[in-house]
Amino acid sequence: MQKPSDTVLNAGVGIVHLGLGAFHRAHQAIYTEDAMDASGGNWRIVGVSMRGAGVRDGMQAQDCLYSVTERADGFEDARIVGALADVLFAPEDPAKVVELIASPKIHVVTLTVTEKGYSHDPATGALMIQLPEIINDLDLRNAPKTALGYVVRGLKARFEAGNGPINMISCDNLPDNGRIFEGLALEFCQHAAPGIVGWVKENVAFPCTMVDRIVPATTDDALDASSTALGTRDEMAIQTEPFKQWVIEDKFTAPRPKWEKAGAQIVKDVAAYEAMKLRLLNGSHSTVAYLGYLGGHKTVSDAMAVPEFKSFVRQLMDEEVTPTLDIPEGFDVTKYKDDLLGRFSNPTLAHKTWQIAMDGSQKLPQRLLGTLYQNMKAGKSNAAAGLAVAGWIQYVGGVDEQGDVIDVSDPYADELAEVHKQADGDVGKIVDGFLAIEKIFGPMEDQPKGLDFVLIDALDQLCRDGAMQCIVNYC
Ligand code: CS2
Repeated sequence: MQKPSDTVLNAGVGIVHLGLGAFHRAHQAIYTEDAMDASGGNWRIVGVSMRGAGVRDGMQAQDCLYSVTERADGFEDARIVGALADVLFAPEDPAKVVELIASPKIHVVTLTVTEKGYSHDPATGALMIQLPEIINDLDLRNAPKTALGYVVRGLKARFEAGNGPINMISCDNLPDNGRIFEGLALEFCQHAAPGIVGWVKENVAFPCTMVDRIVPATTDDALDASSTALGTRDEMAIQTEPFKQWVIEDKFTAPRPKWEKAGAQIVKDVAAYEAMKLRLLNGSHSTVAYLGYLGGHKTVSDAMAVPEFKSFVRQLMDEEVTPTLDIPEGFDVTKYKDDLLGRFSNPTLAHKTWQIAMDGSQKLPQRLLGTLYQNMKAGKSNAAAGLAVAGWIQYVGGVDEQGDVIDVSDPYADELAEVHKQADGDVGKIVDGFLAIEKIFGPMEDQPKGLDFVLIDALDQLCRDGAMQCIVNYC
């Protein structure tokens, strides 16, 4: 089993990571550890938990070491990761996080704060200045609550200390994540610290990235399995698939680890990779999450074990998503899709449909609505994406096909439930109510003609036949 080398354990710190979930620990932390092994450098990471003290407590109790086990049918490979040097819980000592971002030894800040962590309007990317936590954070005398609040305070302190340029790297599943993050940071600065706008533009790089690895939330069963295999209890164990990919825009203003030595791709333009991943992988994932959950499937691999479900997802990819994409040159998209279906079918991961269904309001635009709008505007096939979006509308209504309550986790959950309540079962009213939510569906005038009919038709079918029958009918 691979264990952290002395090169890694003796290295100094060079990166701050905001949003220390399982994904970072199974993805960027591993690339960074492998890059240090390949070419040295002081690139250990200080991880910052934004929302709970659990990860900090768990990690500190085991010297920030943890195992990552890659699992697939008939395959298992574990390693211990030592890339994290320390873990902080931000609300406990916000000043320490700000101080670190400003520190001359830190050259890179990475973020996995989820889509909603950017406090932006999902349809337009603009800063939501009316959010209470943003109102709080824009007054720099207050302790920050949002990622942007920490970042801008850190940048201001860095500017004031004269500590030079820094790379700010968003690793969340947003289209043009670097551009969106940069726009939001600058907009925030304009309101709260206009004096540093020029410095940020000159000195802070916001490269775009495409990140990929399926890392389900750890369950007790997974912890037990990893601990048995390791021969020691690991409360922070992570299980993931063997696959991983990281494509990073070659746009830096400060030193960085040689991630390319660990298999990352440093490219001129990430946009084509991002769109492909968001629409093919994440778009299909959300489709499986909503229609699968409604159809009674608790995990992605359970849903994929139904031949018609798998074939439905393949048709969505082939007939609706692929024609909207610019495929990167020399890239084998057919193999990519074959591999995706294989990855989704991995029975060892138990990736819950409920987990992927979370925060749909923040995910839908880049995952499914782009595909649906583009095809509708071009008069092309759109029924599969339409059914997926209708599946989300049904799901956030909060009642499944058996009449049981769904635990809907979404920042707009109340607003979405209210639309259902007001419509009182009238499918036309439900769809009209949803299409009026501009922060998800965009302004009415930009929506494709006939969108209401497509969604009403799909939602009607879902209510009448149920998700699984709709899928069978489709195939
Ligand atoms: C998933 C992603 O939870 C979700 O929304 O679609 O976390 C997905 O597993 C990753 O993006 C894969 O790279």
